[in-house]
Amino acid sequence: MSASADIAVIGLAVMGQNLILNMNDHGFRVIAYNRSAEKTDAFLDGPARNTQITGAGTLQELVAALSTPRKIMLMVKAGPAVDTVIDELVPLLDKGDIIIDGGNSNFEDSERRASSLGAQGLLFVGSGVSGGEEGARHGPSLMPGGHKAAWPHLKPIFQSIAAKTDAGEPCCDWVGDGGAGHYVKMIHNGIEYGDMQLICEAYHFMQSALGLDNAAMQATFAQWNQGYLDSYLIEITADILGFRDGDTYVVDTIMDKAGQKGTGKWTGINALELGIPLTLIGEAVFARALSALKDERVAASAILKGPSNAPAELADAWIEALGQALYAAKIISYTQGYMLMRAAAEEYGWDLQYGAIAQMWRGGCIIRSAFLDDIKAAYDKSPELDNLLLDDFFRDRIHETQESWRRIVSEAVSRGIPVPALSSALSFYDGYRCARLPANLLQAQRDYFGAHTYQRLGGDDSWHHTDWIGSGSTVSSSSYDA
Ligand code: NBP
Repeated sequence: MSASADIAVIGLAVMGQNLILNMNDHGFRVIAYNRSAEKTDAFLDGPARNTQITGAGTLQELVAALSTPRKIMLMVKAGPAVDTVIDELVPLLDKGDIIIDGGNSNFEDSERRASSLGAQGLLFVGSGVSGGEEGARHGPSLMPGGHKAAWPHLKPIFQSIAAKTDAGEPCCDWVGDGGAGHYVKMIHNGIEYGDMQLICEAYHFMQSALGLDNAAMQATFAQWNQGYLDSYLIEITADILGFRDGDTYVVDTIMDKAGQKGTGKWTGINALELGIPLTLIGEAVFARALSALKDERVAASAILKGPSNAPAELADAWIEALGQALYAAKIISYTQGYMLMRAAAEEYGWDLQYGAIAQMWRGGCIIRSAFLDDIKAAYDKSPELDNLLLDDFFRDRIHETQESWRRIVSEAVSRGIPVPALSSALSFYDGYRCARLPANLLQAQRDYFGAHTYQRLGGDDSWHHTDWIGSGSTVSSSSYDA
């Protein structure tokens, strides 16, 4: 076999197969490999028949078939399998060869892999891939990061196969060093959790407060998708609500227990570690956890009472307010996600391009929406923007929608409808715009019981301790942690 293949893909499950077919469509010569050889054969005899895709039975064969520097993309299950494959590949490669991990890996694993492969003269790229099977086949959002020297070699392939914005721009650009690509993919997934939870809360409100049936809700989501809420998730929600098996709406037959694979949880953990109030995504993860307690909820529903007088259903006129509440909370979700990315860039030393990230998410991925154009515009206008809420456009939108948002949250609270994402977003907004929070009392409490000290308003940055109980002690805690 001559060394003429442009790129190899290892892992022929749904994502690997579809990415290979996409690369082939764009004229790249791809060599495919899978641990279980029968899957390689089935792929070559099936979807890859009559293409220029070739297969390798061993990693040695695969390496020998690649032009240099070799580009090898792993699409295997995230976790230890990635290390196993890397360990098998390393002895076969030469300095300057490129290993790309396109799985949903934790960014800390990608940091570690970039560093250990870099020490061996190999280039590592951890790339977020979003869009599922359909995206992989026809244009995913790609978020590559790692050793930048690899980018000129990958760019033609990645930007060809990626989704394109309406303006024809690829939804793929270099993100940053080390684990930055997988970090941005993690934030994408966290935002996806938030967007989905907000839509589910709107669905719940429509059912419980407005008394809408599936057909009316389908029509509402379809109409929302024509306006400022235009997005993939709103679009599929309309499709789902209208989907029937005979006379039965399938959505009504599905158990109300949400699953999760962990990327939302990782986002929340990282926000806690970096001290960023990522409340909406956090609530979205917890809402899934609460939903999973199905048996407990069913038992509790027979015991625990809500508001006593069930109010009458609201009129359809509330739908517009609900759409505005959804939009306002979505602004908060992205604001918080961008706050976290900014903190991460500082913590991990990445030069993240926030407008380019919005463009990468504009097409191909699950959170794609018209809204991302406005985020890109905000960061193009002001790359150093501290907070999305301070951009003129988003400030004005929040000002226009907040009254509806408050009405919906109050109404949901008074009716006993859970809206954790809508309401925590509103509390964040009110907290963020509050020049004086009650944390003065909190600091006093900490100093009272633990001598943790506090700073004074209008003073310098020095720390003070008060002898609250007259013990005469002036000793303060040495383990202060702000
Ligand atoms: P899976 O995540 O189901 O992984 C299956 C592949 O991993 C098979 O090719 C399997 O080989 C291979 N593999 C395993 Br498992 N352990 C291995 C090992 N020790 N050595 C070599 N190969 C091993 O596939 P997927 O759903 O296509 O996803 C691939 C990656 O893309 C994952 O990280 C996933 O999180 C990510 N992702 C998935 C989606 C999606 O919508 N599915 C979207 C975005 C990203 P075998 O055939 O021999 O068992």
